[in-house]
Amino acid sequence: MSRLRVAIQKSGRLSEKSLDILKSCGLSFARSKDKLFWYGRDFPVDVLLVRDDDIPRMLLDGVCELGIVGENIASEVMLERNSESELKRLRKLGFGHCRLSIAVPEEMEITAISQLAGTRIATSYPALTRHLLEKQGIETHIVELSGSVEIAPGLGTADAISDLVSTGTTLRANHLRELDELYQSQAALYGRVNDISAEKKALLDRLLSRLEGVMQARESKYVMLHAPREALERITELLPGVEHPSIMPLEGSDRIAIHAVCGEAVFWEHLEALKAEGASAILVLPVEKMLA
Ligand code: PRT
Ligand code: ZN
Repeated sequence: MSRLRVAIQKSGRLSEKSLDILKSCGLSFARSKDKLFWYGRDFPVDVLLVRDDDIPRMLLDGVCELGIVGENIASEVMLERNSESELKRLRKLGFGHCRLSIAVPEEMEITAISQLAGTRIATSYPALTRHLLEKQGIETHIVELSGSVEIAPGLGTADAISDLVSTGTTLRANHLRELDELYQSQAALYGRVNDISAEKKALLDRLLSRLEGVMQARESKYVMLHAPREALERITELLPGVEHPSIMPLEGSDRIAIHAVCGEAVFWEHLEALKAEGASAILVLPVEKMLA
């Protein structure tokens, strides 16, 4: 019987959430002693635990069919290998958000990245950085570094850097200023989909359908509230991502109960706006599973 292999990061920023999302799809694993290969028990999908940088290459080399990795790394490898058609992004996973940004020393008096033409830019993402800068018509000298990119300007080995940023603390600690964002990234499921057997393809489709359900459930909230009957239309417009709510009469009252699955994030601002339209007893509940 066919099995699929999915590679995830062994230890790092994406590890826990990658495993968590597979478990949410109903997968469970017998963990082997060396902990690099986990056998899928209830569903024929096994896990390989590796360094994140190795995941796109393992996919391209046919070691596994699926991998969870940051878009930053997948794009870098695809550009480097010129293999965009072989690796497919199947689903963004909503975690591991960061951006690839150009940063310069605080005291450098420039306002636009076009002013960096001809300078040296240190980065661990040479192909992606070069590609994104060239798209804007900016030619630079890329200095490839495998780590500690943020100290390059201080050491005099580069004029600016192109590095991943999430909070910006690392840049500030190194007296760097974020000049411009080149690329937004999050973790995603990638697959080698061209040359897999029909049996594997059927397995993949089943897994993807479950994943879609998990992602939709994560992105959705179940909202219940009471409202004046005459406010129904305005209330429906205020519920993010809702078109057809369920309406129930409330015995002996001119108010109604409204229940709806919101397909988008529900913020405090939404609740305050609902309250201003006369809604009360507003409850927002997580959705555990969903199958469209
Ligand atoms: O050992 P292995 O190679 O598997 O792990 P790694 O050390 O290469 O990767 P890891 O775990 O650090 O990151 C894995 C992925 O997480 C990256 O490829 C990105 O897709 C994503 N990610 C999200 C980040 C960040 N946020 C992030 N902040 N990757 C790196 N950083 C760096 C950033 O460059 C800075 O140096 O973390 C530092 C802190 O960032 P600030 O802005 O919060 O200070
Ligand atoms: Zn890495």
